[in-house]
Amino acid sequence: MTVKIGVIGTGAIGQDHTRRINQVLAGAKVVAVNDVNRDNAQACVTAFAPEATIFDDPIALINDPGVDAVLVCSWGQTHEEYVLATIAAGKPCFCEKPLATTAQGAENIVKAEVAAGKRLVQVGFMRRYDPGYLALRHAVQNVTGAPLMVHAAHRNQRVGTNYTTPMAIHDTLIHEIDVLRWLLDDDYVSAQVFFPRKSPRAHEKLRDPQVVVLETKKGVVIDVEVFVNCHYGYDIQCEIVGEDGIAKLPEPMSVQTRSNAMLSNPILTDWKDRFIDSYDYELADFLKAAAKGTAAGPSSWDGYVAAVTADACVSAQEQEGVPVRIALPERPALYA
Ligand code: NAI
Ligand code: ISE
Repeated sequence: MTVKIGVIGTGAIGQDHTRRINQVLAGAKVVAVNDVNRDNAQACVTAFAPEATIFDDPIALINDPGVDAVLVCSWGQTHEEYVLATIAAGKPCFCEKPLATTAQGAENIVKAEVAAGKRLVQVGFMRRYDPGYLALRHAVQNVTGAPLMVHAAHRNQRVGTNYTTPMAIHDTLIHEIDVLRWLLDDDYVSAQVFFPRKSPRAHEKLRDPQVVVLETKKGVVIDVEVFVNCHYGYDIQCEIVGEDGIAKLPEPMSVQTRSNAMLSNPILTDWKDRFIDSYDYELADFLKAAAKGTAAGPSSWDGYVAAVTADACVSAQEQEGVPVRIALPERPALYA
C-alpha cells in the first residue's frame, strides 16, 4: 500500500520531508501540499513532488479523501489548528516540533486524541531516532549507573532578527527538553534561567546566550547552554554524569586531517545535516504506523510535557535566577 501524504508548510523542513518521502523512503508519496506562501508550495512541487496538487485551503487538504495522512511543517503557532483538524478527520498526523506553542494548545490536542481513542499524532522529536543519542541511552542504562547530572549545549551559528528570546526555548531548547527526559526516563520539577553577558552578535532584542537549569523528579540537575549566535558551527553536546561513570554524545562522523601543522575535524553548520539519518528514521516510523491508520514514536503527551516545561522556562526567563515549579497532571492511559 502507498500512503498518500499531504504536507502543510513547505518551507525548509516541509520541503526536506517531501524530498525524503518521495526520493528516499519507500511506501508513501506526497500527493498534496499547502503553504500560505504559494511560491513555497510551487517550489516544493517543482523540486520534489511534480505530481502533487497544490491546495489553497489547508483544511480542505486535510479532509480530502485522496489524502491518508498529514505532515504539519508550518510555523509553530499554526500547528494546533492543523493537528486538531487532522485528528477530527481520523487521519494520522506527523507534527513538527513544537506540538503547540502553549501548554494549553498541546493539552487540547491530547484531549482530542484521547477522545478519538487511538494514537494519531507523532511529534517531530527526531533526536530519539539519532544513532548517537540511542547509543548514549544504552550507556546510561548499562554503564554509567544512575544519572546525577547532565551538561548539554545547543549551539546554532546564527539566527535572524525575527528570532526572539522565548523562541530559544520553544524552538531550540525544546529538543533538549524532550530528549533529556527520554534519556533519563524522568520528568522535570523545576526550571531556572541565567543570562551571561550578551554576545555582540545577538540582535538588539535577543538575549543570547542563556543557561537553563532543569531539575528532575529523581533529583538529576541539568544545565543546558543555548547559544544561537555561536558563529563557529551547529554544535550539539550532551554529557551524562552517573554514579559509576560518564557518557558523552558522540560527535558526528567526519574525516580527521593532518595538514599544515594542524590536526583538524570539520564541524557541521546546518541542522539538516547533523540529524539527517534521524529525520529519515522518524519519518519511516511514522509511515509504517500511518499505513495501519495509527501513529508511533514521540506522542502528543511528549509534546504536551515539552510545552508545559517550555512555558515554565519562558517564565523563568522573565525572572532570571528564580526556580519555577513544573507540575504535570496524570498521564492518560493512551500514552502508557
Ligand atoms: P520555514 O519558515 O522555512 O517554513 C515554514 C513554512 O510554513 C513557510 O513556507 C510558511 O510560508 C509556511 N506557513 C506559515 N504559516 C502557515 C499557515 N498558517 N499555513 C500553511 N503554511 C504556513 O520554517 P522551517 O524551518 O521549515 O520550520 C517549520 C517548522 O518545523 C517549525 O515548527 C520548526 O520549529 C520546525 N523545525 C523542526 C526542525 C527539527 O529539527 N525537527 C528543524 C527546523 C524546523
Ligand atoms: C530549528 O527550528 C530546529 O529545530 C533546529 O534543530 C534547532 O537547532 C534550531 O535552533 C531551531 O530554530
